[in-house]
Amino acid sequence: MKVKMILPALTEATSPFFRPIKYSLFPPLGLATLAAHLAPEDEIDLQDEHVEKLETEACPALVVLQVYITSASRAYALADHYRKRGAYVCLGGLHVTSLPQEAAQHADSIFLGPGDDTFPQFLRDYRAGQAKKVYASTGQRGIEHIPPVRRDLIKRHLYLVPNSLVVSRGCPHQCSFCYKNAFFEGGTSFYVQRVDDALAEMERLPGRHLYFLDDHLFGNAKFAEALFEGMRGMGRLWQAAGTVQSVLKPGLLEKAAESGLRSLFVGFETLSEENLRSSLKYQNLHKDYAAAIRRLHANGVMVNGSFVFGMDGDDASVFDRTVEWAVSNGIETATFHILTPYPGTGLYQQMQAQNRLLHNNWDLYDTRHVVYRPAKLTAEELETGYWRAYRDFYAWKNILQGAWTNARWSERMRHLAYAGGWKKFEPLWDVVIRAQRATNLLPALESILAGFGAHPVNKESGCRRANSDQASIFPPRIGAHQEKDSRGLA
Ligand code: B12
Repeated sequence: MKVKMILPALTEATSPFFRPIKYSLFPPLGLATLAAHLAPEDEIDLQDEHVEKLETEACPALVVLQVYITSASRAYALADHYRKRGAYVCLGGLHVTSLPQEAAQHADSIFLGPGDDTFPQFLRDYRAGQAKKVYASTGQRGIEHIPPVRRDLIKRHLYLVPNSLVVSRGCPHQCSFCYKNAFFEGGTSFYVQRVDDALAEMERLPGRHLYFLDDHLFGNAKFAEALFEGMRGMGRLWQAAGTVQSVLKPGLLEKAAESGLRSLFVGFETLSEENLRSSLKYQNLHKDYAAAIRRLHANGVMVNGSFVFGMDGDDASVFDRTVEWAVSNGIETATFHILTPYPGTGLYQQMQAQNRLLHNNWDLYDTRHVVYRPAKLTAEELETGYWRAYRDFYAWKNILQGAWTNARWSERMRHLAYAGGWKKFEPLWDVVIRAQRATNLLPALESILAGFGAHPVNKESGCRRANSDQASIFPPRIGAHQEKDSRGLA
């Protein structure tokens, strides 16, 4: 059987101003995971439109499209194209799960929730000529027995971070803005792979660098501990995402760092307790953010801090305050987002009930546009403040100030290389990416990560200057965390 699998590009990617770097980070892992359920004799063509021109002339029997909110319109256009040509079209992913009726108009079968159980079921039905219109994942799900990801279908040279992997699904927490509750409806919403399988997957990945895309790699402490134990001595350098809470917990972070953790995406999201409560982010209430950063740095782990602007407690002062806090605490990279109510989330329901949604142009639900009426800001103030925060955080003055929170010269240089190199040389990276040489940038990333962790540090107090003065700018026991996106390199 001829099968075409596509990760459609978001609409923005067709603009001449499109900067490819963010979309050349990670390969289409979800589709490569699903491809493993196809038969060895099936002819699979997997394409990621963010990094290559799509071939749409051939007529495959089966077309599998992954739909994100911002790529929904492109995904539907492709689906319509293939259905006209007589192919059987499957649509799945986060946006399909949020809005099944919308997606169903463009598909022969739609898939709600993770596809690890439903896709193999569909394939059996399809081959028997009995495919159903809707497949919904429910019940006691698991990824303990899924086949290895079809890495052979990934064009590694097109990605800066070809070694991305996930060893869990979902997250143990229940934040109101997160896609999670809708996506995992009617069943288990946080589960992990077998440790041995996860380690075997790593063994299949060449080179040193690994990037875990799990929502919360530390979410199951027993699993994480066994995983880090198994990774010791592998010589890996890795990045991942975790919560403030998990960083503060004694023991686990140390084990992660010993096994090669060099940079962690931490969703601080907001410095306001009110925002934390209203977004049900209780697990981060009364957590000392500054202490979490100090612990990460003391273990040689760089911090990619995630921040969300526009929650109901935010006023016009939020942008400068947040940047100042991030810089003065020596955060290496920051990812800013405008609060975005995704359909299917508690936040969306709340905005809808309050009649605060401005439109449903999904292209603009990209965390860079304001799509709702903020409480204490105008939409214009929010967008301007968001862009200003990026500009200010990555101004040389602030990069230098952040770097100089380190006591050691080597670490100052590392901070400069990582933060400055990433943002300031972006146009250069874009040239490399357009020349389809993204993987050539990987050695530079690896040496920066390796260098940072190579220096002995005082694990109790950290090797940095204490930030107690800065910590007092914000009450130390306040924090929040919205794990959103743009992992890794800001
Ligand atoms: C890596 C990543 C990216 C990468 C690349 C994504 C890629 N190459 O696939 C980059 C950096 C480019 C990116 C960009 C963005 N991202 Co992003 N990203 C992620 C992240 C961290 C991991 C995705 C992943 O690989 N998961 C692991 C694989 C195994 O799971 P999966 O892809 O979901 O696939 C499974 C199921 O979804 C399902 N499935 C998927 N498709 C199909 C199709 C069929 C037919 C079937 C049967 C099943 C099925 O089966 C798969 C196996 O279970 C997720 C968070 C997360 N944990 O998922 C956010 C996430 C997907 N991103 C999100 C967002 C908002 C964005 C951006 C809009 C952010 C921005 N400000 O620019 C952009 C736009 C992306 C776009 N193209 O439209 C949101 C999506 C919200 C939504 N409702 O759509 C998420 C969920 C983060 C969040 N918590 O809010 N992202």
